[in-house]
Amino acid sequence: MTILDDVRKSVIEGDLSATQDQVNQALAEAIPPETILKDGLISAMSEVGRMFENGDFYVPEMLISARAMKGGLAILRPLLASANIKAIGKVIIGTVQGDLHDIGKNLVGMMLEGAGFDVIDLGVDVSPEKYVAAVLEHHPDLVCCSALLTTTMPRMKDIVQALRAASLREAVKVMIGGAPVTEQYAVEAGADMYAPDAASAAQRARQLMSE
Ligand code: B1M
Repeated sequence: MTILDDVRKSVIEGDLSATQDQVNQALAEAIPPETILKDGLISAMSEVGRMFENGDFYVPEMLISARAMKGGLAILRPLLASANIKAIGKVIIGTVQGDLHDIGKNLVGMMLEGAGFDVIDLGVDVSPEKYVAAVLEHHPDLVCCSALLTTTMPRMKDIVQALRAASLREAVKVMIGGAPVTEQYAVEAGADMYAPDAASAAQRARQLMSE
């Protein structure tokens, strides 16, 4: 078993301190940070996503794996930044205005990070105006909106409309999700994509970047 196998195993098992020790050990073995990221952390989170989809993992296991992945990423991030390693894409994510639920949104953000995206988290209760300002500031490839309440879901349509009004709609893709959200609502709201869970959100975002 190589040290990268160990990293993958620790992330899947959600062992934060082992992940961090093994990432440090991989660096000590002169494995490039981008290889540790791609073949260790990202590969493990893809497997976690598969296990979630197959029903072998539930939300708590996924959160624990994501926490271990984040711990490993924290060690690599400064090294990746100094080596100018490019993320596969940039995402802004938030929970829509009036909505304070952030557990699912955080999970989606972590899976996107695990898939190699640069993720800017706008937090909760994010107005359409804040989304527009963030797009102007950060120039993301993808805008992600989460809603957990049937009463706040319509804010997603408002965000798409605000992007259109600011002539930014063509510059970004929009992905929406959350418990009350459906594929049909995504069409109605004018979003580009709907994802039912965090694993498929990461998978669809990666697919989008390769198109
Ligand atoms: Co609230 N709450 N809550 N709540 N809460 C729900 C959502 C509710 C279904 C409970 C119920 O009545 N059975 C109900 C909504 C009913 C409805 O509108 N249909 C509800 C309500 C009514 C409320 C309040 C109005 C209660 C009150 O005050 N009277 C209030 C509203 C506050 C507000 O937001 N303004 C409220 C408050 C809260 C707490 C603050 C106490 C807490 C939130 C804590 C937090 O998030 N930091 C809370 C919680 C915890 C829940 C439940 C129990 C759990 C939600 C959760 O975190 N699920 C929830 C009931 C339930 O779901 N069983 C409930 C786990 C999480 C991992 O799943 O968020 O669905 P989820 O995310 C999934 C997918 O949806 C998807 O991926 C995630 C992971 O796979 N996904 C995306 C999410 N975002 C995505 C974005 C994507 C793609 C996929 O692309 C961008």
